[in-house]
Amino acid sequence: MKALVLNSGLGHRMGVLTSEYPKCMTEISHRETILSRQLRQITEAGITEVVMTTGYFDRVLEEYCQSLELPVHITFVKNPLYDKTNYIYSIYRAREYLRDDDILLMHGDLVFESSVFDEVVNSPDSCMTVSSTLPLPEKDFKAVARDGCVEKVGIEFFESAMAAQPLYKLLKKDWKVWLDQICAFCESGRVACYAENAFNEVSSRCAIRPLDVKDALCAEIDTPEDLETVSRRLREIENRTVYMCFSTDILHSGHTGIIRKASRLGKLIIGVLSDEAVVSYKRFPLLPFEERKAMFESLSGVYRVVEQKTLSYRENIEKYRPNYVVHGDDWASGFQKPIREEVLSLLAVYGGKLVEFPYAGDEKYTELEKRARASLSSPDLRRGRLKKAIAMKGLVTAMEAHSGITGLIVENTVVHENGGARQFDAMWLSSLCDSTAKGKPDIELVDMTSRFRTIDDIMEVTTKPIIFDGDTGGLAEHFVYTVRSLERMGVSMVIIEDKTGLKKNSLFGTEVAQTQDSIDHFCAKIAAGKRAQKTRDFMICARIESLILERGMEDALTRAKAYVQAGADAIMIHSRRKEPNEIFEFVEKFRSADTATPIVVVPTSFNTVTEEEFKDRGVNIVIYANQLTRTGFPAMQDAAQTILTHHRAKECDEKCMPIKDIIRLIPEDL
Ligand code: SPV
Ligand code: MG
Repeated sequence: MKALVLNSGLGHRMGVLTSEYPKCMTEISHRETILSRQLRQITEAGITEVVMTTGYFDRVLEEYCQSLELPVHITFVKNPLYDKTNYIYSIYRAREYLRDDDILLMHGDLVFESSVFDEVVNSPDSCMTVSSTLPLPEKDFKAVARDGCVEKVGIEFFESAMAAQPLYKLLKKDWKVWLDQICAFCESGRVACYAENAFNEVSSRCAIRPLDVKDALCAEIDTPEDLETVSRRLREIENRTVYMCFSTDILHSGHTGIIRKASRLGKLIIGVLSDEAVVSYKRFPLLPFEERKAMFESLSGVYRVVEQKTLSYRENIEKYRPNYVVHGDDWASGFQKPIREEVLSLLAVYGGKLVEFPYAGDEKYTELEKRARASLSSPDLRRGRLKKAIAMKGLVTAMEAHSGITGLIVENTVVHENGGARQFDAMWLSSLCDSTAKGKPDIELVDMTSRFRTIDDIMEVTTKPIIFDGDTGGLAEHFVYTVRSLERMGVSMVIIEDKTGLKKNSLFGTEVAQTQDSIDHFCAKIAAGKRAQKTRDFMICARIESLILERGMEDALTRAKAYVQAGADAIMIHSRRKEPNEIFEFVEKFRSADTATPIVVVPTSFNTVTEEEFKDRGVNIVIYANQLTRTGFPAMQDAAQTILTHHRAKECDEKCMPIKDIIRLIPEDL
C-alpha cells in the first residue's frame, strides 16, 4: 500500500501561519507538525512508500521531509499550477506513481487519532472516514451513502448526509476506476474542481464503504481556530490512559502487536500480574515479578508498569481510572468471563471503554507454553520452586499423587471462583498411597527403587514441585544416598519421621506397636542427610510423631527444637485427633520460639480447619495426603461390583469417565 498525501495547496485561510512554509508544516503540538504526525503514523503502519504532491513552498517542504529522517521513501510530485488548479490536477500529475498499488489517500491538513488511522489501514475494503455523530459542516465535505457504499461526496450535499473527511483507503480495483475518471476530467480541462467530483460520476463502480469514526479525532485544519481546537483535542488524547494486564513471562509478536496497538490509544500502563496471582491460575512464572516488570518497562510504547496483585482488575482500575482497558477478545467466555464483566462495570462508573482486539498468537502461545512447561519440569528448576512458593505465598498446598495420572490431576485441576482461581502448589508422594497402589502395606516394604520409579512416572508428565514421603529414612548410611538421588531427580523436599524399627502408618496411632526414635539418633540422621545434599534448594523436613504416639506436647516441642538445630529445613507435626487443638497448641508454642522454620501439617483427621486458618496460625505447608487414593479406589470397587451384579457393563456406564475426557486429561505430546 502506498500513501498519497496532498500538499500542493496554498492554505491561505491560515493567514500568516502559511507565509513561510506550507500548511502541513504547521505545528500542532510542541513536538509535531501536521505532516510529521501523518508521516509518523504512516511509517508506524509499516507503509514505506509515499507519494506527496507539492506546489506552494515545494522546496521547503521537501527539505523538511528529508530532515525528519523517517524510514520511508517519498516521491514528490509538483503541481506547477497549484495556485490555479485543485488537487484533482495534483493527483493527475502523480498518476504514473499511483497505478500499481492500494492507496491510502489523505489531505495534507488532516489530523487524525491513531485508532482512526489503524481502522482505515486495516479495513478489508475501500473506505472513507465519516462521522454519524458530528453536526454537518457548512463548508466541508459531506458524504451520502447508499446500500453500504459512498454514493456522493461534496460540500453541497445535506440531505441524508454525514460529515466526511478526506481520509481514504482505496483498493487498487476501486482506485483505478476513480483515477481513470480523474484523468478524464483533467484531460478535458476540468482541473479546478474536487477529485470527488470525478468520483461522484463513477461511484456506482467503486465500492467505498463509509467508515464511521463517530467522535474520534479526524479533522482538517483550515483556519487558526481549527488549529486551536485540534491542538486541544490532541492534548486530551495524549493524556488518555490505557490499561492492560499481562501474566506472561515470554513475549511473542502477539504481545508486542497488541501493545503497539494499545499504545496508540494513549499512555499505556501495563499491570504485571503478581507471582502469586500467576501461580493461582496458570503455572509458576519462569521469571519472577521484578524481572517480568523490567521486561515490560523496556518496551517502547509502554508509559508505566505497575503490579496487579489479583486476577481482578478492580484495584488498578479504581486507582488509575484508565480511559481504555485493552484485552484480547478471548475472555468473553470461560473462566475470565466474570473478570471481564467486573472490568465493564468498573469502567461504566466513569465512562471508560473496553477495547478488545482479536486474540492473536494462539499457536505461538501453545508452543511457547509447551517450552515453558518443559523448562519448569527440569530437575533444577523444579527443585527450587517449593522454597520459592513458600516465600511467595506463605502457605502452600500439596496433594497426593501416586502415578502419572494422579500427578496430572494434581497438576491440572483448577477451580475458578469469583474471577479468581485456585490450584495445588505441589505434589505429595505418600508412602501410604504409593504402597496401596501396589497392593502392599505401608511398612517400608515398597523399596526405594520402586518409589523412585513412581516419582519418575509423575515427573515425566508434570511440572509442580514434589514432596517425598521418605518414611523413616532408613539407616542414616542409606538415607544419604536417598537424599542424593531425590535431589538429582528434582524432588524439592523429603520428609522423614522419627520412628524406628518396623514402621506402621501413623493413622494407626498406638493401636499398633511403633517405636519412636531417640532424639540423638534421629538428629544424626538429619545431619547426615544435610551433609549429603549438594544444592541449596533441597529441603529435609523432620516429622515428629510424639502426638501420634501420645508422648505429649513437651516431647514434641523438645524434638522440634533439636531437629531444627540438627539442620532440619522444616518441621512436620502430625496428629490423628479429629480436634485440631493439639496441632494449634504445637504451632503456637513452636512459633513463639521459632518464626522462620516452615511448619507442615497433614490434616487427614483434623480436616475441618481451612487453609486460611492454618496460614493465620503460622503453618506453611498443608498436605492432603491420601484423598485421591481414598476416593479413587472405592469408585473402582463400585464399578467391579456393579458389573458382577448385572452380568454386564451397561449399568456401569454412567459411572464411567467418557473416553474423550481421559484423552483431554492426558496430553498426546509433551
Ligand atoms: C502418608 O501419606 O503416607 C503419610 C501421612 O505418611 S499419614 O498417612 O497421615 O501418616
Ligand atoms: Mg507415609
